[in-house]
Amino acid sequence: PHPSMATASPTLVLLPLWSAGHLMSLLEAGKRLLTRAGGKLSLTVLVIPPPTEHLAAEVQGHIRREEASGLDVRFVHLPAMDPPTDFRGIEEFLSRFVQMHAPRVRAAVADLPCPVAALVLDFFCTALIDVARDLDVPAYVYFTTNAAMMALMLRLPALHEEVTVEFEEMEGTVDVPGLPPVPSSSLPKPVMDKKNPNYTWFVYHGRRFAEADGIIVNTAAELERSALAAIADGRCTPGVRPPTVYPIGPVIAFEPPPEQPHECVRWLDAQPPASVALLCFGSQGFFAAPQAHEIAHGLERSGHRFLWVLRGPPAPGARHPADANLAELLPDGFLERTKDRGLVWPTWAPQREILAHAAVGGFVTHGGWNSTLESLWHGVPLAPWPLYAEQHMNAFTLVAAMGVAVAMKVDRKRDNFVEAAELEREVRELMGGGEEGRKAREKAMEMKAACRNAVEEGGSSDAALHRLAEELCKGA
Ligand code: UPG
Repeated sequence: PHPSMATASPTLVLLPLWSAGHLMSLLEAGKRLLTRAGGKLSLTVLVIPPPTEHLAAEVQGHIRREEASGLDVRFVHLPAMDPPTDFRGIEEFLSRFVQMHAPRVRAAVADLPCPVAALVLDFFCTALIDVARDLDVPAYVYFTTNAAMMALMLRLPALHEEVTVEFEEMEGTVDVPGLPPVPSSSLPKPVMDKKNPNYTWFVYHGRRFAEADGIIVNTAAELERSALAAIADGRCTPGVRPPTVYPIGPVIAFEPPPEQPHECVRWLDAQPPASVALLCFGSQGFFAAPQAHEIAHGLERSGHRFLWVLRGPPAPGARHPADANLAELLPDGFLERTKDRGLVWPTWAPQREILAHAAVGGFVTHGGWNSTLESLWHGVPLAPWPLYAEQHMNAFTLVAAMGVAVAMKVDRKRDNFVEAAELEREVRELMGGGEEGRKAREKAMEMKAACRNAVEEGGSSDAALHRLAEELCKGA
């Protein structure tokens, strides 16, 4: 052991993945724990070198900001390794890339100059539970998405045995304790093809989540009572001791507003309250011209005001969406015809700031969980348009279990295509009109209050954070 080990405060070792939706969330959760532990813990972030230059630049930016913040956070960069090249999907890639790093993670943790309170692992890092066991350190999982998805993941190993055909081909619905019956067409993408290694990795992670010393989840008890209860009382993991769950959300990394308001925000300043539909599709969402045309026609015919964050297909060889070339993506004359009531923003937008603006009245979203929580934090109802990852499951949860969203017809067999008429109907429903929209708006306002109460001192999420901080300090 290092000579200073006896005196230095125990450290919590975070293992995040790199995308905004994962890294920022885990870092923010870590900082909240640090504050709750009242100086008894420090934070160490182990950085697995990102596999692309684009991600590396993004991660560097986040790290620089954190290092300048003056908090007790130390970043440890692991040596670079060649990523796998023969993979069939992102989930397999991530899981294998992390697993390859296990010996280096072990060495880096063993080398730390202070006691280690626990490892906190991202969703895709469960292979590193073995490292924690080996070093005799507790292992926690940080779940960047919701309890509904966690219930499904914990139940997946058993479902795998029970359902012998592809989920797509099974009759009826899937039973996930704590949720309304789940149509098989709402299952997350990696679960839809059992022959794909992505599926095998999902079953693997599902099994390993149950082995963790605790699962920290970015949700609040009030948002997902029934799913959380089903996990806690063991209905999702029959025959296995259920993991302890800490719902500490909404964990949202708010940044101070910039000195100069962003152009999107200035545009919103000129719109009436709750009049604008925001369309924004996460870190990976993009559209090619045929789909962008449908959206444009739908928005035009809806007659509503809109702020549309539109990104285009990745450049050849790149993996992230490119800034949109509006002349190529939009129908002729669209911008001119809608200039009095619409703004199309062709690159990354300050989504958190936008959702905080009183002019925003509804959110057409890919349904990533961070975006969802940011929306509910401001009481903005949703229209989920799932595109990738677990988003079909999120869309189902938001509509059927939480009631904060209006349902949208997405053609999963055509790469999640949405017709102009459907988008038009959807925007009208979300922004005014029908009963479904009215209910979603009411429920979203209820959830706004619930979210804010949950993280206040003494609220459910604050209490869970407190329990977790105590647990971590006790073990260290
Ligand atoms: N964001 C912006 N500006 C943009 C686009 C996105 O600020 O123009 C922000 C947004 O505010 C949010 C984050 O980027 O904070 C996006 O996070 P999220 O909504 O969770 O989407 P993804 O980036 O797609 O996140 C991945 C998965 C998603 C999952 C989430 C958490 O794709 O399905 O729920 O991780 O596990």
